[in-house]
Amino acid sequence: MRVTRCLRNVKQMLEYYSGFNPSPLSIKQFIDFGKTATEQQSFMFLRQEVPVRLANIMREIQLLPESLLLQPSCRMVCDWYMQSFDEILVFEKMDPPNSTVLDDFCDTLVKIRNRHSSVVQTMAEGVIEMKQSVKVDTSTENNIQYFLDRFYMSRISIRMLINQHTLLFEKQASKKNQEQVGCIDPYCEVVTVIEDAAANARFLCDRYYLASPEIKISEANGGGKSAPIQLVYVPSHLYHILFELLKNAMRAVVEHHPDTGDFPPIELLVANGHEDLTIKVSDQGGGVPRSVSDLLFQYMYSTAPKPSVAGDAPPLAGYGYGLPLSRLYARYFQGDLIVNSYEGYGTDAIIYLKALAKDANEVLPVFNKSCERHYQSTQRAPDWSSHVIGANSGGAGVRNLRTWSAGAH
Ligand code: P4A
Repeated sequence: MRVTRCLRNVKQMLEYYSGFNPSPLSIKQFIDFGKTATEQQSFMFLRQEVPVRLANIMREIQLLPESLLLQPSCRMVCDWYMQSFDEILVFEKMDPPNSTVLDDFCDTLVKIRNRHSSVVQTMAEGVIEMKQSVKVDTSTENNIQYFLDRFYMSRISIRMLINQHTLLFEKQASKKNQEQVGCIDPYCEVVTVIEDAAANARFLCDRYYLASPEIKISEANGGGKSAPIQLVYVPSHLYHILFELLKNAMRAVVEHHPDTGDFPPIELLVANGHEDLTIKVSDQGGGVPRSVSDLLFQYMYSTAPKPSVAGDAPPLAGYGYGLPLSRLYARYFQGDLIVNSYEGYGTDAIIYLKALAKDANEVLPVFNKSCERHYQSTQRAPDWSSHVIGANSGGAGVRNLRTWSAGAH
């Protein structure tokens, strides 16, 4: 009896909080807030904003096709969200918050962050379970692509809020990085992050292939300045994207030049403009045909069961979500990630970031009628002849997209 009442309560609260739109913040607002806000103010904002963001995406989970929703992994993820939503609502009426409440709030945020640490992997397993149990049609596939982009973006944004609050106010928070405001570096040097990501990608590449290509970096500072290019950004997000792109480039280069130790270098260009900061990663790894590059960002094609081969199997844990997730990290603050491939030559991957912190607004999924309609649209008959994307590459795509090294997240 008690349980039913609780569940109905949660359902009502879900409806209530999903009625609010998430409030996107710009990097500049994160910085200003981080410098001036008190722990109480941050508490007041988060105890509303975290449930709003949770509720918006939880309503959307409910619209997923049953074939995915009923998979054990997917149900587990739903339960984590329910639990976390419930836990954060405890703080709804705690006014004004005394120091015990503030400490409990921090602890709860940390607990939520830990509970959700394997959401990406678990959801990927849910997709595998679904593919093994039913035949997935194109419209289901599209819905899942649409959902996962929004779901993972929501997760990135909630973790950003949690990280900011805990880094700024947690008692045992280390004050080592004086310049950083939470996880934002106001003076993030792009080349430093590139070198860091490159060193780790080369380490993995050397370990697996016993060789790795060199990296060449050049900078073009639009203002004519020769100082290292900096921006206000979350270094861990940029690292994540670059590490992924460099692993891809290295893999392509090494596999395309099997019997030489003499690889063409991977060339990076960092260009700084008034509006955009662009990072181009160019490799001569032979590229992929268009039928494959169309699939690089699709979760459904990247999701293959783990290889069961022992011995010389790649040292991998990831499910090949590297590229779609990296694009979300880029898009999160209104940037983008684009891959241009030239089959027979190589690939350019281009990261666009907002050069100005005030332009870098969070991009957040909103649950509303328009989003609901996305899930209801049924498969439409093609109005172009033989309009079947990647028709001849599905099988090869699955094998090609699997990543060969451990994921960074
Ligand atoms: N050629 N070019 C790329 C890949 C191949 C490539 C590739 C075979 C495909 C899948 C993959 C990793 C590499 C590249 C740079 C990129 C993306 C693809 O950014 O050279 O699995 C993740």
